Amino acid sequence: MTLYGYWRSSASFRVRLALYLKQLPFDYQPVHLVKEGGEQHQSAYRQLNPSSLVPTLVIDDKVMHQSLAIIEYLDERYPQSPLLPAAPDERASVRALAYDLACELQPVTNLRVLQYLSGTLNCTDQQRNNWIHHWVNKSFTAFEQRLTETAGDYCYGDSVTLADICLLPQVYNAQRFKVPLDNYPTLTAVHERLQHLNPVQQARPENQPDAQ
Ligand SMILES: N[C@@H](CCC(=O)N[C@@H](CS)C(=O)NCC(=O)O)C(=O)O
Repeated sequence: MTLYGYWRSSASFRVRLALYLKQLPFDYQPVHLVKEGGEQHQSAYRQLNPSSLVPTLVIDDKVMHQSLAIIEYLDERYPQSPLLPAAPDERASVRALAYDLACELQPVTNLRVLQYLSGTLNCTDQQRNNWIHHWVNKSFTAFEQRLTETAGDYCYGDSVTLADICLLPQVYNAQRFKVPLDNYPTLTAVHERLQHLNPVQQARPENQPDAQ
């Protein structure tokens, strides 16, 4: 299978995490999101993914988009190291934590949104950074509160789940934009424990071949 992604993309990071946690071999095809206006907008890539977003996973000639759909597909097809609990109510809880980050936070800090703020609305770097800090803090405040009820070693109990897969890229992003994380002790403790896992290190942005 081939993963089309970008080292710093949160959604690509999620799929890499699932692949490494499940120890599934894959080829990696970098799509540079910034160079020459962004390779995601070029027709070759748009034929694969008309949304001009990464990741895309090609598996058995099937072209898949949306990281959470890809990850749930992988989880169903390759049940080793499951990323969702077995009980329906627990599965719903883990999905809800994952969506809190992947559906509510990541989209408002996506590259094309930031480019629109700076390029079209003429926001200054300071205003753009305020935007990022505002949404990260709003999201992490609620997430921290939820984690005090759900977390064990990881976001939901003591197994790595889809919720951790969504947390890791958002913390990477928050640190990249220098959002202070002192108010989120449970979240940062979970994040710290995740760093000890080999698949997490393999999937980290700076360890990808296209990292600059
Ligand atoms: N909901 C999508 C989000 C995909 C997405 O936002 N990808 C970003 C990188 S994390 C992207 O390709 N951005 C390119 C752009 O904004 O032009 C998913 O989970 O796959």
